[in-house]
Amino acid sequence: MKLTQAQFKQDFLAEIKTLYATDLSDTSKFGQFLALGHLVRRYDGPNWTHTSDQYREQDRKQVYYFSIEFLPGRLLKSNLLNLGLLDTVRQGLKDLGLDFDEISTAEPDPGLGNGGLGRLAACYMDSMASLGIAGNGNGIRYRYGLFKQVFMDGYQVELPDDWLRNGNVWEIRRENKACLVRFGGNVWMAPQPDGSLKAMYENTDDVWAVPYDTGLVGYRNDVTNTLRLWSAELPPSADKTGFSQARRDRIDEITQVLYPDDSNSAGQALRLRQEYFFSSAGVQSIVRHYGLRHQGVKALAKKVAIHINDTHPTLVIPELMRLLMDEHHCSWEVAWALTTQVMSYTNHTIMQEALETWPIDMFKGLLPRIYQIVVEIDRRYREAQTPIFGEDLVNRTAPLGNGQVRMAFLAVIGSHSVNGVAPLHTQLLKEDVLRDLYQVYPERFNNKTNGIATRRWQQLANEPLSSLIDSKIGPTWRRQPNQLKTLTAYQSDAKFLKQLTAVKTTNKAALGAYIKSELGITVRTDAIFDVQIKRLHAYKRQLLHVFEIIREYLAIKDEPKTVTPPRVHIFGAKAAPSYHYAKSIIKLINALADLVNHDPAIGDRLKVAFIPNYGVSLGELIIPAADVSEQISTASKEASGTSNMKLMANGAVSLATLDGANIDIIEAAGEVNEYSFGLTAKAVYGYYERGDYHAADFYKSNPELKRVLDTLIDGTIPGISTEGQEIYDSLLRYNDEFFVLADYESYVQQQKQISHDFQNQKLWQQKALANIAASGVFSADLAVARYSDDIWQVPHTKLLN
Ligand code: 26Q
Repeated sequence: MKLTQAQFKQDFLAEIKTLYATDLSDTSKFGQFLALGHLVRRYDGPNWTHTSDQYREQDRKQVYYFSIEFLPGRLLKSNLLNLGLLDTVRQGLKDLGLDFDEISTAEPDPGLGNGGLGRLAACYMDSMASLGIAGNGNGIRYRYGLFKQVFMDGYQVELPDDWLRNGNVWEIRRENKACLVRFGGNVWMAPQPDGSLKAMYENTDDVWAVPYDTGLVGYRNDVTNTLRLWSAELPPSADKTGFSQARRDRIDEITQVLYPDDSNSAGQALRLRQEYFFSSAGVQSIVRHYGLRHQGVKALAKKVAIHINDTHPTLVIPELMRLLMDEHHCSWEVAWALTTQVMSYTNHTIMQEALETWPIDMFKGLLPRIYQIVVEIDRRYREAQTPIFGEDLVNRTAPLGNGQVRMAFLAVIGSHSVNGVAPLHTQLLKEDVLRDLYQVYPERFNNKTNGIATRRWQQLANEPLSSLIDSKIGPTWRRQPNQLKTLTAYQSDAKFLKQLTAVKTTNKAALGAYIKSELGITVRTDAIFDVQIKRLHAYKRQLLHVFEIIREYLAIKDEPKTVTPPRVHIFGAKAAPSYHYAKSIIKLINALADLVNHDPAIGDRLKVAFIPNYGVSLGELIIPAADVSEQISTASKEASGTSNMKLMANGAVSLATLDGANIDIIEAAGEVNEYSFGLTAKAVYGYYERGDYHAADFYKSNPELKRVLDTLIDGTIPGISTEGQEIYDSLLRYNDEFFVLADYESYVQQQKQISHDFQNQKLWQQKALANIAASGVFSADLAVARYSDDIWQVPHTKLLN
């Protein structure tokens, strides 16, 4: 949109007056943020209305992305960037004596997700708006987001994330769009005079689902899509019937807090209630919206695509069946055909313990009508497939089995498309986790490699890099991420490579200032910034990184005269509160940091900074400053990874196992520009099949590794007597489930190579440039375009190759 600086300043000062009845000098940073937020909403208002009007008038097919998590990050700066107002606003504020960055960091960062899956959902919403796709997000408005992490004595302590304390300027509560979600009670099918059956309910626990809508602004295309998050409230009838306090509490708890686990399906009833709550409310609102425009439901699949982000929203399948049959009087056959055409499912994990199942007794009690429908899905699946695939395979793959509702199987059976998130992951789904279902529905399986919103992760997070890129290749890449590849022409442009170093140094200084203020650690900007940012998990192997730090520490102590480039090891990682082992690793990292950072013999040659409370906003600060991207999961365990792509796009080289999308990153940027190491997925599976992995052999045969491991238990690292022993035992007593010891040597080899190569800054920046230039391939725009073409069948803005 068009806005002059003068107009902006006038609007802003007027907004301050209206909101606070005082003048600028008397307002807080948060107050200034709020005023800007109101203003941006006013500027964007016409786009938002116009977008939904257009979709309705053109009767566009809508995509609904169902996800139990969304991690959008702060919205002020991204909305301004996408509206094309960032420069005007920044300059206008400067004239008023204000600093935009200070104001924008006063915005709370909504932590409505755990990690990769929630952030992916947000990146895809951004891309849908930017590609002009009629896309809608559907999720939960958690009163409390993912816990705030602080360290006390090196241990993780979780504090509540009260992100709504001061309200939320971006959302609109739409009470008129609320709907009723039923739990429990009894249900029976009553014959009607016309011969049909009607579902009758008694003694149900009714919950009122109230939507809060947030506008998602497309990149300079006048499109604003909607993210709809549902909040659980007392139904209006509660006032009359007088709900007990206990019943009120049971309603409140549904959307009170995000489950902080990102891999273990705990099987708790509250989680199941959350899942049905937002699935049911979302599907009801879709069917209602569709019904306002169409006679009957027969064209539903032409006008609606519902995407299931992991199994958490799988109940959209029986819920849509319920609505079509019970409310719209469809036959089973018609309802099923429509449902499977509408639904598509993305799997995000091959880890067995993360595959959701629900005890039938719990499921039946909580969702009696949905259970009846699942029973019928199960019965028909068995009836149709047993003659073809035999009883054994069908027993292994049916939605009901072993006393459980198996959500992944239900999702595959009820969708027309199932995708993994990187080629290796999709292959392993076909060969391993979903092998049997792949026999039944081979045509449903496809790969959609993950992508990242380059606007947020390059343009917004790394303005110095973005301007430098503009200066070389112009601004087209901002819309057409594939254009980044034209940067390869500058591989031998010495001046440009120096400028890349300068950009990196600027970003390191900014991160360094944060590290200094938060942790009191001084870091050198000429050091290698070696970064590992992701949830804390045994399979992600933060431990392997720790071993390298111990090795570097011992090497400096042994041979102080040997020159190596200084290093800063940077971690960001939350552990699930109930994940004991992960928390021990956190303590270990902090204890090691204490030792290393305060050892005068080490000085500024080696620093360890574990930055607490990692999330989207800290990612925006850390990623632009990284030289090395640690992507060191045990091969086959990380479905894709997305921090690998963000770091690559900011010129970090990957130190990576051949896992998830690392494989594709290495292929895209070229092997010579990354540092790969370790067992392949095939080798890992080989160990499983033969059962001949003996971690102790590596310990015994490699004296350096032995020495490193022994520091866990010999007092070298103070303060970890229990944790050190526990971790040591996990490796040697319990045989190192994630092959840390097997990969140690090749990992260290590559770390040494990195130290060597970094000293040749020209060579190093060439690698950085190759990574930036190849990163366009992993733009979420391209990923979403593939979903649109292959799965959702909706049009989108064209992207260049
Ligand atoms: C399930 C049941 C009960 C409680 C919690 C959960 C739960 C919650 C979150 C299970 C899994 C998650 C999140 C998983 C996740 O983030 N997976 C990551 O998804 C990314 C996007 O596809 C991939 O890049 C990562 O490789 C994958 O680990």
